[in-house]
Amino acid sequence: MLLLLPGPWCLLSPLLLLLVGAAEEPEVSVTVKHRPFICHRKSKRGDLLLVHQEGYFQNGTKFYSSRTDGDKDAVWFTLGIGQVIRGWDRGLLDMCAGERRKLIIPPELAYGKEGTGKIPPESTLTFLIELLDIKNGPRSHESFQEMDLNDDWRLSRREVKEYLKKEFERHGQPPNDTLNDKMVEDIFTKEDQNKDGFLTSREFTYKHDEL
Ligand SMILES: *[C@@H]1O[C@H](CO)[C@@H](O)[C@H](O)[C@H]1NC(C)=O
Ligand SMILES: *[C@@H]1O[C@H](CO)[C@@H](O)[C@H](O)[C@H]1NC(C)=O
Ligand SMILES: [Ca+2]
Ligand SMILES: [Ca+2]
Repeated sequence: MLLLLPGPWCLLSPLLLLLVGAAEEPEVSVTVKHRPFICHRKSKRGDLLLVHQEGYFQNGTKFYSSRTDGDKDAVWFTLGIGQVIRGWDRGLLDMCAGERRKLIIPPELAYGKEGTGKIPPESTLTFLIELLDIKNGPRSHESFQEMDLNDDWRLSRREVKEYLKKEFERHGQPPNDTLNDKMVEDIFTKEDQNKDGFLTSREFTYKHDEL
């Protein structure tokens, strides 16, 4: 494969090529099993995804199914922030609601050398994933715009508090001014990096780290 690298690479010494090759990351194999005819939006980093999943070992034994195990419900998670294994964060991008994919994930992007629970060390895992729904994540640009009431591209404490109040209402929780104030302070303590009393979109949305 190294031999197939195009032009400029030939100028590099074989040793350098070797290093480039060694630095190559393991990848997720993604197979789209079903793509719906209509696709309004595709999943991206920071989105909330609702999925059903089945997980298999390399020998074909199923180790988990969200349809039959646990509370049998599909689960919500945020894509691209390390809330799930890296193989999922990478393999579930650009996916439509209603789409089904098969992911084959090397141990480096799953549970690695250690394994976890009933996953033995160094396991390559196969997942069948059905994406049921996509929503804006709490840290999405869409949420930022929704929160930025005066459209000045930054969030004040008041704007964040307004948003929390609305979120409490939306989830049928009793209003609690003290709690909201505390949450606002927590958010600003963590996220207002330059301490100017405002959150910019850059401070607020997920950082674009390499996954
Ligand atoms: C398949 O692999 C898993 C994990 O290594 C192991 O626990 C299970 O017993 C294996 N099943 C069969 C039928 O070999
Ligand atoms: C509001 O939140 C504060 C802080 O979490 C809590 O101590 C208090 O009991 C809450 N008040 C109500 C009315 O729920
Ligand atoms: Ca604003
Ligand atoms: Ca700031």
